[in-house]
Amino acid sequence: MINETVLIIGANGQLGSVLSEELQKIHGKDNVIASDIYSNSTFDGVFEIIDATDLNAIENIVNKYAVSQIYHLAAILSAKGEANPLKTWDLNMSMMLNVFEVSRTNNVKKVFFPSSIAVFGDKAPLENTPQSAFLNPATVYGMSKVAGENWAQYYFNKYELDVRSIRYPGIIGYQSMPGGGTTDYAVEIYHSAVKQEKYSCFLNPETKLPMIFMDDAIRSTIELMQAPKNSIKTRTSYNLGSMSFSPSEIASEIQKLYPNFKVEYNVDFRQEIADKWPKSINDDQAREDWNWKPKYDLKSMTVLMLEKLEEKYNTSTLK
Ligand code: AKB
Repeated sequence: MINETVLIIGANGQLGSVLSEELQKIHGKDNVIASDIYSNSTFDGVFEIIDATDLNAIENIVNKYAVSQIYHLAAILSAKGEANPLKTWDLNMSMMLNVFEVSRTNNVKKVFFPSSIAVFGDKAPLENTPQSAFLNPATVYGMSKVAGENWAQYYFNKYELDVRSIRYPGIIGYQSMPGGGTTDYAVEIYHSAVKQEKYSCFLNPETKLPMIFMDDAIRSTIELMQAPKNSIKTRTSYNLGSMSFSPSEIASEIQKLYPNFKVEYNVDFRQEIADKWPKSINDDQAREDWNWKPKYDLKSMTVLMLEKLEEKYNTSTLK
């Protein structure tokens, strides 16, 4: 077991809820402090309510538990963010800067800050998008991630704060639901299939986007955080590739196991966001620097998603 005390901000979210449990296995239950703005009665471990827009609230918890690592996962995502651009900017920026500043002034040794494929816009190549492509995001969420990446690099260069970051593709897992993103359809579609409902997809059938299975997303995060400091050459954020597919491709994969499953297409404003994002990602840098290698593809992920969701619904909702 590694002797660290870890704070997760945004532990109730899609990634945070799964990552908190994985970090408990690595650091021990008492050394993982899960936190969010709302309480969580189902979390089995130490939980604190933190409003991350309040610097003192973060600092109190960091000092209370002598926190040595922070995973800052709280943010308003791409689709939801467009409903209130100024609030999104304000929240995403203030939470991120509070985390960096508290870490700098309270001896926190490592910080994880998630970035996203949303940093790319129409000036980046759509296929095999390189690490160093021009960044002109079209959403406020993407703008806040580009700014966050630059602040991460600034805190590393100026204060030697060891901030590490990944540009996540859409994350797909059976354990938790996403909220407010453009890639959310790829989780919802599996739930509809298992519940034997027709799925109404908000992106058009040919919209190819980069995605990753939750197990790979968690493993990438932990591997990056455990990598030797001198191997981390990119201090903005690492491109992370895994799989790429469109709604029609995921639907066909599901139909191999659920032949009666149907999808209808009711495209909305999220299409415009997706059209500016990469279709596939070049992650050579992550592979070189900290040996990143994905394990799951669309086929193996689909088998597992359907199996696990069947278990979930058979023992609760459907019965
Ligand atoms: C979103 O769709 O906003 C997120 C992301 C790709 O960052 N899932």
